[in-house]
Amino acid sequence: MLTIYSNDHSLHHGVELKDGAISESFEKPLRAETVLARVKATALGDVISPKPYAPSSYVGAHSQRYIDFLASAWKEWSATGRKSQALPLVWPVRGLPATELPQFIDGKLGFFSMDAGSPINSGTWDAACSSANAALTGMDAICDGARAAFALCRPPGHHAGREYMGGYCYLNNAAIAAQHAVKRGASRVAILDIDFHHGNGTQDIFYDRSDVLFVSIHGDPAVSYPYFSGHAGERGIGAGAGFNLNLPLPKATAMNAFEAALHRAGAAIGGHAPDVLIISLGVDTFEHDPISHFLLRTPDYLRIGEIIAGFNIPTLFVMEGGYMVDEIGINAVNVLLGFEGRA
Ligand code: OKP
Ligand code: ZN
Repeated sequence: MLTIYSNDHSLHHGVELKDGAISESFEKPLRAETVLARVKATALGDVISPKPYAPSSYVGAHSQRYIDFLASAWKEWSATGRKSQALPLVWPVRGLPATELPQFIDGKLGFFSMDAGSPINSGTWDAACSSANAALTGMDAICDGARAAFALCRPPGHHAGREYMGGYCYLNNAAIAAQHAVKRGASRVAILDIDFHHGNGTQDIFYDRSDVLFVSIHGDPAVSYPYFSGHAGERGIGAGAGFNLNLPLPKATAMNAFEAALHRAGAAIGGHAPDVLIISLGVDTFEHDPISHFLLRTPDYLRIGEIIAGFNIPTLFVMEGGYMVDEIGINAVNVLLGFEGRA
């Protein structure tokens, strides 16, 4: 399986508000480096760099004004003389309407974010573009006939909505790839999100569309981030009604229940008959993940890959979360090895 990877991810290295204090983000460069090392150690296949794409390739999944914001946010923030990373501090929640786009960077940061989980520094935009371009390059390989490809994306993408960043995410790599597949002629696309956290951004982007089915298996938002999205009753709207499927699972979910959900997801995906499947591949479902509470074990990831291969659809894997850095490489690549019948 082809892997697409760029060192440019390391231009982004964020901070995180954890337990009320600023600390190093769990979402750090070593994550992607560990996965790359495992790709090489297992001889998964060739590793190539992303091709360049214009930021206009991200429009469709995102709005033009959101892309413009991301591209200039660091410049506008640093122009105020501040040296630390840019973080939002005020949001247009209920009763504070987001009708007028603020002109000052502090207002824009709140307007275009869902939380304070996506800090912006000098390299964030370039890193986010390299991540999205990896997904686009992978989708081009699939559209050109590959059975599978692995976009080793960092930063992740699935919390980023049409007009907002959040949860370590800036550009929604999986959604950008799905939109690209449609542009290249796919009639139907399915996105299956197996990261521990609900892919609220991907849901947001395709919620009113019937061409892109979104299915997500995740920790119940009643007790898990992102809290405000991911309930089973969210089934899509308008033309998209019935084309969004959330499968929330309780704390301490282990492989038996996860596998049952995966089969339900497979049935829904089979009914959609997509030309292309995109897997938002997070391995923060791991039993030792520091920010999640599922109980999947290392061999379970091989089985997950086998099950996905059984769907029998050309598949682009897009890296999302996973914060137990010691084992993120083994677990993520196990899904790919399982898919390739190397379990
Ligand atoms: C990104 B991805 C938990 C704080 C949650 C944000 C988590 C973002 C996860 N103490 N912070 O889905 O892996
Ligand atoms: Zn996650």
